[in-house]
Amino acid sequence: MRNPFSLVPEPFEIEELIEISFRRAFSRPKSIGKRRSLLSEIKAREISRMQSISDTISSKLDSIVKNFPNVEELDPLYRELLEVMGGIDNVKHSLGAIFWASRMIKRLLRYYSSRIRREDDPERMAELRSEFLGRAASILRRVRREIDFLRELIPRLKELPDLDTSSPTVIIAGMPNTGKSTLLSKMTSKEPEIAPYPFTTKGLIIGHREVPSLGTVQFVDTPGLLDRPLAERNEMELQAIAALRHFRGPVLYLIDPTETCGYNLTQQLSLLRELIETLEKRYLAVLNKLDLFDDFRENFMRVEDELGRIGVRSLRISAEKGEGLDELLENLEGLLKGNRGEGSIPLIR
Ligand SMILES: Nc1nc2c(ncn2[C@@H]2O[C@H](COP(=O)(O)OP(=O)(O)OP(=O)(O)O)[C@@H](O)[C@H]2O)c(=O)[nH]1
Ligand SMILES: [Mg+2]
Repeated sequence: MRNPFSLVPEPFEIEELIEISFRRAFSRPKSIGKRRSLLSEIKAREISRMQSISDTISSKLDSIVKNFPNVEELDPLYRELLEVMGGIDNVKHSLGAIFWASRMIKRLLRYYSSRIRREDDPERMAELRSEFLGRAASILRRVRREIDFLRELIPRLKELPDLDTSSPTVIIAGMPNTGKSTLLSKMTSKEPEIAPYPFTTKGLIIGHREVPSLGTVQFVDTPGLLDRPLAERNEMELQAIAALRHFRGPVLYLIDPTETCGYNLTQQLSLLRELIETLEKRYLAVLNKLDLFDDFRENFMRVEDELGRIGVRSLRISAEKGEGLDELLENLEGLLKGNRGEGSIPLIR
């Protein structure tokens, strides 16, 4: 599914919009026509300047409102992402404010045009035109907060990937630094994000893989989740939760038994239990960083014991070294086909 926000234009900064519209209006002085009197020509020029300003501003504002998808008709996943990233009420309020500003400026244009038409004094006409400019600018400044809000939000919405909740999907979840993005890049054709510093995932990332028996399988890499109540979760975590709620596929829960991710086993298991209790899914626990097994043998065993107790099947891999990935894929294939098979992962709740 195409990102529904991809066509929404990014709003201009208010002062920039004012400047652009004013510059445009004054950069094309009309030549004085032969058949017109000087007075009627001046009148026409002032009106056309105002018209140009109103058109520039309104078309920019209206195209945001017009191209913003109807919130009520949004796919539930994108709707939840919009709620998490901006708040649907804030978005509606801001779009409403922009629509209001555009309408007010058009109304001002009508008012000042008719006043100028009734004037005979060129100086007075210029005064009225300036008055129009001042009032139009002040209307725009009244919606500065709303425009700034959308200026921050829209580029982030446009960066959301194309998400398809109906095709076979595996969701990769876990605490930060457990190796989710490394695994995504190994399982799919998704190039790893290259950064000179440790890269933490800030939004949903999608990779695809062709699986002969299933066709294209989508892998969703999610931002790291912390072990804390929903109400305390930040925006990035809530994006991960939105993906968990709306994609129907199995959850690949990544665990770092070496604890080098910065979170201990108790925290990583407690988060898994929390997810199991709150989200009805098939869970596969994947113990990563197997290349460090010799130094963390006891931790690997401890997690496996604990997972056995709560009835979640587990596998060992090293995402970085590419170990255990064939077996992982086989298990995922089984889960995606809804084939529980012998000794496979229990369907939780
Ligand atoms: N030794 C070892 N390190 C790994 C392995 N997989 C990932 N790492 C390292 O773990 C660190 C975190 O990896 P990421 O893939 O960015 O982890 P993430 O879970 O996506 O992190 P967030 O996006 O912050 O939630 C990086 O330094 C990786 O190189 C592995 O199999 N073995
Ligand atoms: Mg990541």
